[in-house]
Amino acid sequence: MEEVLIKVAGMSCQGCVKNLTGALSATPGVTSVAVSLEQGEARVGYDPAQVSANALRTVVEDCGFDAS
Ligand code: 9UX
Repeated sequence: MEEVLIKVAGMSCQGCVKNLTGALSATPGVTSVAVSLEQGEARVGYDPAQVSANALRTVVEDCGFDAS
């Protein structure tokens, strides 16, 4: 299992946190998700055999936020 810390720009309320948490959690291979509005980041645990850190960044972008 791997873990990645993704910087997320553009979250402005807990609804954003909930939406992003849901999208990441629904992604195959994701095993844990912790999104912080205050820190502007998402810590994601995942199985590298099923999903990549870059694919996770794409999920964040598809949610309407900037990932880096
Ligand atoms: Mo809050 Mo975020 O009203 O996409 S849900 S700004």
